[in-house]
Amino acid sequence: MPATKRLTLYNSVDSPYPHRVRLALEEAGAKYDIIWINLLSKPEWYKKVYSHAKVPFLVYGGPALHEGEVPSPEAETISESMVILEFLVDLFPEAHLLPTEPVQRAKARFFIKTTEEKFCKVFFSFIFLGGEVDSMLAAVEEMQALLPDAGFAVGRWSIADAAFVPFLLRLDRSLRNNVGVFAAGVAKKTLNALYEPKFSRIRRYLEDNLARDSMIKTWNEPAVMAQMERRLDRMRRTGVINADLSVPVPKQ
Ligand SMILES: N[C@@H](CCC(=O)N[C@@H](CS)C(=O)NCC(=O)O)C(=O)O
Repeated sequence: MPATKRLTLYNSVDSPYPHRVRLALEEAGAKYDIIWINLLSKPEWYKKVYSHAKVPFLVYGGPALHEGEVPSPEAETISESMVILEFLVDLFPEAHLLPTEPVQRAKARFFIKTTEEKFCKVFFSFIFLGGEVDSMLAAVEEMQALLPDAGFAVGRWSIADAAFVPFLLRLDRSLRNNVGVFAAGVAKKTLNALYEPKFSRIRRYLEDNLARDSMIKTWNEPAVMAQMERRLDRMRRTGVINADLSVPVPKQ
């Protein structure tokens, strides 16, 4: 990896969005610092770093940063996970985080668009709003249909995988651990459906991703599940899911 300026990622334990960025940083062999933000008790100072106060947020250049500090004026700041992933593609060309061949690039971008516009929406609704099993399974099937017969989203690993797998993995583990707004029996039923032969291709795909060093280094299932439990607990008490999404507090 050629020398780049300092990279600092603002990250949170459970969020799939910064997980995307960490996967790509690891795949590129990048050296980077992490500043952890607990989204369930978000520090006031974070708004001064990034006015939207979301993760991920990437600082490029400038001196080392610590909690509570604002990036120096000489640093560049980049937000939005997919924008950051594209930035990393450009910053680390030798890592081939996106194919160079135009058709493959288009396929990767279509895979990402489908993840963003379809899978992620259904995922959040399913996990936090008690969404429909059939819609969730249909979204998994749609993603599976985009996969080639073997390998990753466009053959070789790319940011298309970074964009999707953090969500697919959280879906699988939320079902296994029954962590979500699921009616009785729904987690088991959905998980059983995902283990039917019909979904064998996407299961293999998930396993292939889990075997990569980038995933081994960045995935901490107990920590993610524990934070998701805390988020669900807060939601039951206050109705707040995250900065953008609230539901009425159920009557006791
Ligand atoms: N479109 C953004 C979404 C990022 C996002 O929504 N992050 C959530 C965590 S899942 C967040 O930081 N929310 C702030 C909060 O809950 O206070 C991206 O792709 O980076």
